[in-house]
Amino acid sequence: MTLRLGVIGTGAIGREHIHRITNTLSGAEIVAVTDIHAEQAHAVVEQEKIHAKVYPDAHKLIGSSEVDAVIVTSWGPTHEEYVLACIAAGKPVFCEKPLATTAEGCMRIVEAELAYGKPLVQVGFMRRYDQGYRALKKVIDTGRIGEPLMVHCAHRNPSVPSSYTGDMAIVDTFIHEIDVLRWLLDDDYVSVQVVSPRKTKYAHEHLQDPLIVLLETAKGIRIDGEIFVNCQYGYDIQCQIVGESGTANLPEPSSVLLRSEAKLSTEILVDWKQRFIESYDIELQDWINSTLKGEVNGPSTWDGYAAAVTADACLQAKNTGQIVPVSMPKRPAFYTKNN
Ligand code: NAI
Ligand code: ISE
Repeated sequence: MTLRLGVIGTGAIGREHIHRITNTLSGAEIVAVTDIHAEQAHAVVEQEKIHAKVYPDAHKLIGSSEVDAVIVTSWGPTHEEYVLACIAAGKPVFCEKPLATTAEGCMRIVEAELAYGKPLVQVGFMRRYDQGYRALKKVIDTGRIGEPLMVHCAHRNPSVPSSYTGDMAIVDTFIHEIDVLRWLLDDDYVSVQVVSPRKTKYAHEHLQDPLIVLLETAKGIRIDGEIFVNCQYGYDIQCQIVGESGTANLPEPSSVLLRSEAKLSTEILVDWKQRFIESYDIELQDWINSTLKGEVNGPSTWDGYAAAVTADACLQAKNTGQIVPVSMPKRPAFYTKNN
C-alpha cells in the first residue's frame, strides 16, 4: 500500500520533505498540498512534477478522503490547530517542531490524543535519527564512560535574518538540544538559568547573541548549552558528554581531510539542511513505515510537551535572569519510554 500524504505549509522544510518523499523515500506519495500563499503550493507541485491537488486551506486537506496522513510544516503558531484537527479526523500526523508554541498548547494535544485512545502524532525532532547522536547514545547506554556527569554543547548558525527574535533562540533553535539531550541522557530537566555573554557585533540590535543555557537534570547532570546564531563561520553542532571514567564527543560530519597549500583542513557545513540531511531521510522513512503499520515509533506528543515545558522555563529564565524550576508532571502510561 502507498501512503497518501497531504502537506500543510510549503516553505523551506515543507519543500525539502516533499522533495525527499518524492525522490528518495519509498512507501508514500504526496497527493495534497496547501499553503496560505497558494502560489507557493502551486510552485512546488510544478517544480517536483507531482500529481498533488492544491487545497484552499489546511482543514479541507485534513478532511479529504484522499489523504491518509498529514505532514505539518507551516509556521509554528499554526501547528496546534492542525494537529488537533488531524486527531479529530483520526489521521496520523507528522508535525515539525515545535508541536505547539506553549506547554499549554502541547497539553491540549496530549489530552486530545489520550481521549482518542491511540497515538497519532510524531514530532520532527530529527536529531534522534542522526547516526552521530545514535552512536553517542550507544556509548552512554553501554556504560563505556561511566555515569554522565556534565554535558557541554553548542548550536551555532552562521547568521540569522532580522526577523529572528530573542525567543526564537530558545523555541526554534535550542529546542533541538532540549529534546536530544533529554533522549540521550534518559532524564528530565529540573531547573534552568540563562546567562548572556558579551554580545557579538554581528547580531541585529534587538538580539542578545550568544546565550548560554544552564540546565540541571533530575539525576543531577549539569548541562551548559551555547546558542550562537551569528557565529559567521558555519553551521556547527557540538556535544560532549563527560562521564565518570571518560568523555564522548558527537562525531563531526564526514568530510575530506585536505592537505593543500601548506595547510591541513576540512570543510565546515554552513547549512542546517545539509548537516542533518540523512537524519531527515531516516526520520521520515521510519514515520512512513510505522504509519503504514498503524504505529508511531518516533518522538511523541509527550516529547513535544516536555520540550515545550522546558522551553517555557528557559524563556522565563532568560527574561528574569533567575534560576527557574522546570516542573514536569508524571508521564501518562499511554506514552511509553523515549525512543
Ligand atoms: P517557512 O516560513 O519557510 O515556511 C512555512 C510555510 O508555512 C510558509 O510557506 C507559509 O506561507 C506557510 N504557512 C504559514 N501559515 C500557514 C497556514 N495557516 N496554513 C498553511 N500554510 C501556512 O518556515 P520553515 O523554515 O519551513 O519552518 C516551518 C516549520 O518547520 C517551523 O515550525 C520550523 O520550526 C520547523 N523547522 C524544522 C526544522 C528541523 O530541523 N526539524 C528545520 C526548519 C524548520
Ligand atoms: C531551524 O529552525 C531548525 O530547526 C534547524 O534544525 C536548526 O538547527 C536551525 O538552527 C533553526 O533555525
